[in-house]
Amino acid sequence: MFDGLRERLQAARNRLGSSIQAVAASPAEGPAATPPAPSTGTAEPARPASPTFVDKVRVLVLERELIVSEKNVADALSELEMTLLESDVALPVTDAIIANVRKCLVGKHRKIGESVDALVVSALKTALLDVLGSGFDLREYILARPRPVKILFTGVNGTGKTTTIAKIGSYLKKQGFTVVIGSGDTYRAGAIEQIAVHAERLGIKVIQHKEGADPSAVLFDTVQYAHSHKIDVVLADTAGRFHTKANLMNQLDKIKRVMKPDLVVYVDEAVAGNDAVIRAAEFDRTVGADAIVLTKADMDSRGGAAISITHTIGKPLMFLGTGQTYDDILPFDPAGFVDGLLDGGA
Ligand SMILES: Nc1nc2c(ncn2[C@@H]2O[C@H](COP(=O)(O)OP(=O)(O)OP(=O)(O)O)[C@@H](O)[C@H]2O)c(=O)[nH]1
Ligand SMILES: [Mg+2]
Repeated sequence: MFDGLRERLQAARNRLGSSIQAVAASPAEGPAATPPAPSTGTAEPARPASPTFVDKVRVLVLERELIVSEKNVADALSELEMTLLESDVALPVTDAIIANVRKCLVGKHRKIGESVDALVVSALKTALLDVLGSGFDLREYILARPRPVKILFTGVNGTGKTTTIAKIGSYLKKQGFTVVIGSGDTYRAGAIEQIAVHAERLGIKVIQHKEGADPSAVLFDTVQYAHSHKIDVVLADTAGRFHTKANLMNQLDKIKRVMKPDLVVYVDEAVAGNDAVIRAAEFDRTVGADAIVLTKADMDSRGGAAISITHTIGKPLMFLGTGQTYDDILPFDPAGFVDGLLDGGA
């Protein structure tokens, strides 16, 4: 998951570290810090794994006080900018990250003995966490609300809404909640059977009508069922749709009026990159979105959508879908996510 982004960020981290170290080592400005001795390669053939360039950058410490200037890190910041854009991070989000890293590094008085790498990692973490927001704890949310908590899932075709509902149903059951699923995709052939198969495997009740029925009626019945059976959570499936299809968006509006969801979740694929971010913004503008799920993160190397979506539409990322089994869902934890990207961090 996000391997390309991780590699690129590691390279940017090392580049920033080297730039800062170069200032400390510059003869015009003072004595050089002493990096570890370079590997002598063939001179020591018996030695296992000699330190790589990366290792060397990461053990550097400042041996004199310095203030990092804009000029010192300008090239490294340009490279970081390219790195983020190549990873499909949206331009305004890239700008925000660069500005934050710059603010963390430039003009601050750095002490003797400070680890250059820790300095850089801390700046990158601060900047990434700032755009990622605080995530969304579904369990806490449900616990804090009157039952049933009604969750409506929306999004474009084939992004993983139905699979996500099954995964979240399974996740919530394991947390001790009772769940009912509303089979609100009455449009696509096979959709009613698809969710029914998931529900049966998971031991979750599903409310369904015939193909072609009004989805609002199905979801109304699902909410009624939840009330009468004291079910904790309603998970409402809907047919995939593009925001440009006015009739289908009006149908979503009607569903919202009828079932009055507590939470509208927009589902899209991490692999769609910036397209997912643009579509999420459109859905948010037209029918509203309270939280986001990005599926197929297991197939996404670039990570741009995950980094960009919250900052762009101002809504929290709730889960990442990470595969095709019911357990392949991760509550989104910004701090853990950033640590994972910068593993071996400060
Ligand atoms: N690798 C991977 N595949 C996923 C993930 N989530 C869903 N899928 C797959 O994506 C495909 C589409 O999933 P669905 O759940 O049917 O998507 P949908 O959004 O409900 O589709 P429509 O109802 O047609 O709009 C299926 O083959 C799923 O197994 C994920 O996190 N990782
Ligand atoms: Mg579906």
